Amino acid sequence: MTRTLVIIPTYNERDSLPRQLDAVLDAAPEVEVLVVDDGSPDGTGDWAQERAGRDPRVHVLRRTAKEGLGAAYLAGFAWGLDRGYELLCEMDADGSHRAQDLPALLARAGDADLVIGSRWVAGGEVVNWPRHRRVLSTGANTYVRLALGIAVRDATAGFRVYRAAALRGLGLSEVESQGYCFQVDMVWRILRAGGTVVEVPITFVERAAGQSKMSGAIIREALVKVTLWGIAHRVRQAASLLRRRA
Ligand SMILES: Nc1nc2c(ncn2[C@@H]2O[C@H](COP(=O)(O)OP(=O)(O)OP(=O)(O)O)[C@@H](O)[C@H]2O)c(=O)[nH]1
Ligand SMILES: [Mg+2]
Repeated sequence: MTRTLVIIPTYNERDSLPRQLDAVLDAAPEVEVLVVDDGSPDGTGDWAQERAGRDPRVHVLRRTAKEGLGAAYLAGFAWGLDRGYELLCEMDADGSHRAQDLPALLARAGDADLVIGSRWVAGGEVVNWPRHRRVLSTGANTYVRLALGIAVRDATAGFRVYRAAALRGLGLSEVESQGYCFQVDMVWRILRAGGTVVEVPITFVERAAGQSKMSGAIIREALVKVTLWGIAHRVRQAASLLRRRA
């Protein structure tokens, strides 16, 4: 059996995490879960720790300050890689990523270094999103595809399965991106390292409880960084073309 760790970062998800955790362990009984909590004031970390105490499939990594999604995942990856898990998954606590879609993602893990649960491929869906969120997500993904010259339809998606072996070679200690930019950064690193990505359609459901942590700063970070990566990529391409001609 493939040792699989589902990493769930949390910040104030006391209302959502219990249901999500049960759903994940029901849908994929073979996985283990790591909750990475950034000192949630609402007690999410205490709840997770108590749960971990009575369920060997549940682990908790408690961090002291809210440092963003990217830092939480990097800490979770390091934890999982240290312990020899072969597949490392990313999943939100808020119910947007349906546990029932997890087996389909895991089933494709043999085909690629990164499996993305995608909203924007045929069969993918978004439920209960207002028009401005759809426009933002599709617009951002179109921009990413054009700026970086990649074919991935949902590079900002946060429902994923990574092969541990692929993560080991990526220089994770250098990743500084937060928010949605972290997800794009990881796709870009996998592709530039010669890794493979497949997308599996999912149904993404807007959170029913708790608060979104999405902000203008998160959008700006992604826009600026993706633009800079795109420019650096074109400059590298041009330089190598010139070298070949010389
Ligand atoms: N540990 C940790 N988890 C975080 C942090 N920010 C967000 N999360 C968690 O990461 C998951 C996804 O969060 P976001 O990408 O901000 O998504 P969201 O807040 O649901 O916003 P939407 O895009 O509106 O769904 C949720 O489980 C959050 O609790 C953070 O700074 N630290
Ligand atoms: Mg969410």
